[in-house]
Amino acid sequence: MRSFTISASWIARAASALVALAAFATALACSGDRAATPAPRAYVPVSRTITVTTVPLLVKEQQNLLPFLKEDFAKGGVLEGKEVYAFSPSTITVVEGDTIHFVLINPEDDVHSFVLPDLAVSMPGQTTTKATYVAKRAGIEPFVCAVQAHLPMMSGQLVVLPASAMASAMAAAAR
Ligand SMILES: [Cu+2]
Repeated sequence: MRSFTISASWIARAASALVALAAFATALACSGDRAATPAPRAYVPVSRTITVTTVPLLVKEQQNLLPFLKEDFAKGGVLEGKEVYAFSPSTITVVEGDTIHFVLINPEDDVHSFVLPDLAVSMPGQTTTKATYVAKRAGIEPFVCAVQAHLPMMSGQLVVLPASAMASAMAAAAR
């Protein structure tokens, strides 16, 4: 039968290994706590250049190309007194506090306008018009062309995300 003795130096090595293991476990626990509570950072508003173009979809000039439009635009037709244009894009998303530099392009010869609750810009035919708008409040703002023949079809919406929601989303993404 073999016998062995535990030397004092072996005990000392085992004890120091245990101390190191405990320190490692503590470090892991602490780093876990830090990841769970990142320092919140406020959203910093930015300037965004957004180009919006008016696009003819179903207009009187197309009647020879699309014969059904003759009936649509005639008296009693579904588009009597109207023409269908769109803003491209028709949904614009920014964040509360952002400054928008709109570049408004009207490529054809009919006059349009770009109207938000506190901004109204005329868009003459075949011109580019610039306008600046600060998205002060979070929410969903409708925008339209104010030419009666283009309503209610020629419209869109400006989605203004809350700055606080954006800050929370950025903090979550950084985790
Ligand atoms: Cu219009």
